[in-house]
Amino acid sequence: KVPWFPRQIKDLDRCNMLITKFDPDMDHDHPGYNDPEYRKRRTVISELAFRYKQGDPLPVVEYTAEEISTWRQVYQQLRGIYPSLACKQFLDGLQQLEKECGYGEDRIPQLREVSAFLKERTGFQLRPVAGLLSARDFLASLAFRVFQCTQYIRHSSAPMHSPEPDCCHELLGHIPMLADKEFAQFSQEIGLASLGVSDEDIEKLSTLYWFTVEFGLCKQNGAVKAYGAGLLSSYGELVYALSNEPEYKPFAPEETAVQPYQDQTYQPVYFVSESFEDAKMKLRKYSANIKRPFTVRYDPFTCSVEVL
Ligand code: H2B
Ligand code: FE
Repeated sequence: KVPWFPRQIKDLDRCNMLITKFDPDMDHDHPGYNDPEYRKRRTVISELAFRYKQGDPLPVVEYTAEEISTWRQVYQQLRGIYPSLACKQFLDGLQQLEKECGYGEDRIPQLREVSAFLKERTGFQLRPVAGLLSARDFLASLAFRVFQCTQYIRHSSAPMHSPEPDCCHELLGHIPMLADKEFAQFSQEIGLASLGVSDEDIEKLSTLYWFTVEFGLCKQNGAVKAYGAGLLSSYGELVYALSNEPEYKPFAPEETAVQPYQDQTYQPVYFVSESFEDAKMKLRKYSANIKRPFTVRYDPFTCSVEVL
C-alpha cells in the first residue's frame, strides 16, 4: 500500500506532523526549558504557523530587542568566517540577500520578503512551520519547491547552538543556497523522490538529505568548502568540519544513505561532492532505483504532481 502524499501544493496544509523531541516544552536539555517567557513566546509564534494555509500571506513577526540581539551575535560571528569556509554559491546568495533583501546584523529578515526574493530566483517559496517536521512531510514539501521555515529564534543564552531548527538556521543556513538554481533543483529532486515511498526509503532519503543539504561539503578550486545549512548556521561545527579532525568520504548515495548520523553533537564523518551537478546526477541514479509502482512528474504550471 502506497502511503498518502500531496498531489497539489494545497495538500501541503496536511503535511504538518511535528517531531517534538527537541522542543523547549519537551526537551529538558533545551536552553529555554526553564524559561517560561521564552516558552510563551514560542507558543505565540507557533500559533501563526498552525493557522497558516497555503496561499495566505506569510505572517510577520515583530521581533523583540532581545531576539534581534541574539540574531546580531550569530550573524556577526558567522559572517566573519564565511568568506574562507563557505562555497561560492552560498557567498553569492548571501551577498544578493544583503543587497536586495535587507539581510544584515541589525534586523531579522521577514519570511514574507525572503519568500518573494527566492520565488524570483529559483521558484522556491516559504511556508511557516512551528518546529521540526517529520522527514516525510518535510521532504514532500520540497517536491513543490516549498521550504518549510521556522520563524522563532534560539534562546538568548545559547546563540551559538540550537538543538532544533530556528530562523538563524533557516535564514542563514538554507536560504542563500536555495537562491542557487542548481541547488534548488537538487532539493526538489530529493523531494520528488520521497513521494509515496516506504518508511525505510524515507529514512534513507532523510539520511542523504542530512549529509548533503544539512552537512554537505564540496570541492571548489581544489579546496573543500561547506554548503550544508547545519554547518553554515553553526560557528563551532563549521570550523570543526573544515579542520583536519573529522573523516571525509566521497559522496556516494548508496553508502551515504546508510551512514549513521549524529543529531546531538558534531558529525564524525562528512561527505564531499565533486560539485552540485555531480551530486545531482548521482542522486538521480539512486532515486531511479527506489521501488515505487508509479513515476511522478512535477507540473510547474499547475504546481501539482502528476502520477504516471
Ligand atoms: N523540519 C524543519 N522544520 N526543518 C528542517 O530543516 C527539517 C525538518 N529537516 N524536519 C528535516 C526534518 C531533515 O532533517 C530530514 C528530511 O529528516
Ligand atoms: Fe535544516
